[in-house]
Amino acid sequence: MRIVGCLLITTMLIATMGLSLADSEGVQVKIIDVHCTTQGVDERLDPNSEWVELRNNGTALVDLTDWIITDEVGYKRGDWRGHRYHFPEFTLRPGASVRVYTGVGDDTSTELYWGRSPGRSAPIWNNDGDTAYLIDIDGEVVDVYTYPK
Ligand SMILES: [Ca+2]
Repeated sequence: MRIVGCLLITTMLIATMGLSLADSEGVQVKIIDVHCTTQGVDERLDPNSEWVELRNNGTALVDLTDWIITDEVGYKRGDWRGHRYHFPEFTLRPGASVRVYTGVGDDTSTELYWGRSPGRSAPIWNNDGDTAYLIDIDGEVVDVYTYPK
């Protein structure tokens, strides 16, 4: 009986380890929304009227430090005109979401700021359609979000 008990516990341990491995490999952070414009607001003058929102749908804390958010042009051309946002030291709790605003502001646990000053080239998210890419620290695209053209 002791051996059977041991085997059972070992099997349970392996099952548990397998589950946690699967979790860490799966993509749990998703782009859930891109707010490309606000009616009546000129995002060239108020870049914070644009934002992209991410959510951690997993059960583990995800370290987003040095991950990247970019748009279609930033994805194709690299860091073209600052179209790649690099996360500061930041972790996202399970079930939590964070908005990355295009403009300037003070980062919090729920709001991050790309840091683009008002001006003609401030906006990132095209009002007539665009694609957001979330890229991890290894350069792998972990999520893509397209809104209508
Ligand atoms: Ca826009």
